[in-house]
Order: sequence, then C-alpha cells, then structure tokens
Amino acid sequence: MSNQYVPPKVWVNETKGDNQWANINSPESGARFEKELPVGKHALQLYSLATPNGQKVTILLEELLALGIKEAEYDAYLINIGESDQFSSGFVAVNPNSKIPALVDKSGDEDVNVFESASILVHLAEKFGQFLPKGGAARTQTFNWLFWAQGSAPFLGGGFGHFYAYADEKQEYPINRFAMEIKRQLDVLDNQLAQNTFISGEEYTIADMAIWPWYGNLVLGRSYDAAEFLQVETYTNVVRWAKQIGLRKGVQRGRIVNRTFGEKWEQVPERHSAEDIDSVLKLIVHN
Ligand SMILES: N[C@@H](CCC(=O)N[C@@H](CS)C(=O)NCC(=O)O)C(=O)O
Repeated sequence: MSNQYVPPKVWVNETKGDNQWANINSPESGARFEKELPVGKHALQLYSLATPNGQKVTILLEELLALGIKEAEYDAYLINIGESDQFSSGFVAVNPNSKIPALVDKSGDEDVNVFESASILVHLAEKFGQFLPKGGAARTQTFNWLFWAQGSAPFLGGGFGHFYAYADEKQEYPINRFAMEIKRQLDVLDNQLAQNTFISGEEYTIADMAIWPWYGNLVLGRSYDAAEFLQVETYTNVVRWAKQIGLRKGVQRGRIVNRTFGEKWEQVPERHSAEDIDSVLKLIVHN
C-alpha cells in the first residue's frame, strides 16, 4: 500500500483539514477562555446539548416531571460543542472533562457538580426514588445495562458514526471494524429484548433511558443515515422496544430539549419551564 500511514516515533499534533469535529480536539484539557455559566431559578441547572448523551438526562427529567415531581423542574442551558462552549472556565469548573451533559444540583446546602451522563442518571434516580430498583437483582441488572451503554455507545458514536458519517474520507477498514461491532451490539440488545419488555426486565429504568437515545434512535432511522447499511429492521425486538419507548410523553419532550437542529417542532434550544417545550410541540403538523 503506497499511502500507508507510518506513525512517527513520537506523536505530534498535526490535525489538518477543516473537519468541524476534528478541529475542536486538542491534546490538552482545561479551560480555554474565561466565561461564567448562566444560572436560572430552579434547583437543577443543566448544561447540555441534544446529542444522545444529552437526551438521556432530559428524558429522565421529563419522565420525573410527568410523574408530577415538581422538584425535578430544571433550567437547561445550551452548550454548543461546535462553538467550543464546553471549554469555558464555568463549564470546566463543573465538568473537568469538557463534555456535555453536566448538571449542578443546588437543592442542598452545598452545590453538587455532576458529570458523566450515567452519573447524572443515577444521581437523579436516587434523589427522587424513581426508575432505579431499590435493591436485589433488579437493581444490579439496571446497573449492568447502564454501564453496558456507557462502555458500548462510544463504539457507535465515536467509532461507527465518526467514520461512516463524519470523517472526510470514507475508509473501509474502520467502517468495517465498527459496523461489525455495532451489528454485534444490536444483536446483544435484540436477544435481551426478545425475553424482556424493557432492557433490564419488566420495569422501565434509567438503563432504557441511557440506551434508547443511541440504539433506539439508530433503529428508528434517525442516526447517521445508516439504517439501510446496518439493516436495522432485522433487529425486530430492538425496533419494537424503540417504538414503544418513543411513544412516551417524557421521551418525546426530553429528546428535543437543547436541540438546535431538525424540524422547527423538535427544537427547544433552552428550557426553563414546561411551556418552552409545549410551545414547540404545538408546531407539529398532523396530517
Ligand atoms: N461519557 C460521557 C460522554 C459525553 C460526550 O462524549 N459528550 C460529547 C457530546 S455527545 C461532547 O460533549 N463532546 C464535546 C467534545 O468532545 O469536545 C457521558 O456519558 O457523559
């Protein structure tokens, strides 16, 4: 192979080209500029974007509100990762890893910074006593699948999605490698969902909320324009589950919070009250 990359002895940062997603990367962590985060009136302050990782948290918050839990009211501010908002001093103070979602829980004597989407899901599920079984095998199963999601989805987003949809050049080797892994993961989910209504059993939990934004959206044809390529319709149990969860009010509301792309009726850049979502959902045209 004539144009094969030969790694130098020591890696140097030579990121080239104008790929938007490659250009936000840097080998250094930490704040790149000084800017405080805005703070709203509710006890829960969310700083996020409606990527699958962001959707997990807004779906949980909207599910909690759908149960009538008023203490789950939240302000959701937009962190535009394409514009480097995640590198402000304010955001880095909440999440030193500079990735959405990040939450500040101001309900107690001291503010609690929460980052990593699964940590936020557990924090909120425990705080409100919902969507996480209290003990026994059901709780462990929920954690099994929650951590499965955290370990597996980077192969879907950072692996398959990056090389299939976002990379400037389509390369056979990484696309093959990650397509293989994603189809294997879909098969794991399909087998599990053949035996269970929800991912960890008969109860809808934060594990479903962690997995649906990635694999549910994928099999519903909403991710990477890859439905045909991956033959997603063959995973019939995953499709059944994805549709069932997609009908939930909390999911329909949560998935559009901090969203700035797509149809007008699915864009709620910031959310400070239920009305912010209601007014956008009213724009849906029913045929
Ligand atoms: N493991 C993290 C992943 C979060 C993550 O990758 N967030 C992406 C958006 S989906 C991000 O903020 N990327 C910005 C960047 O890499 O600079 C979590 O689950 O919260």
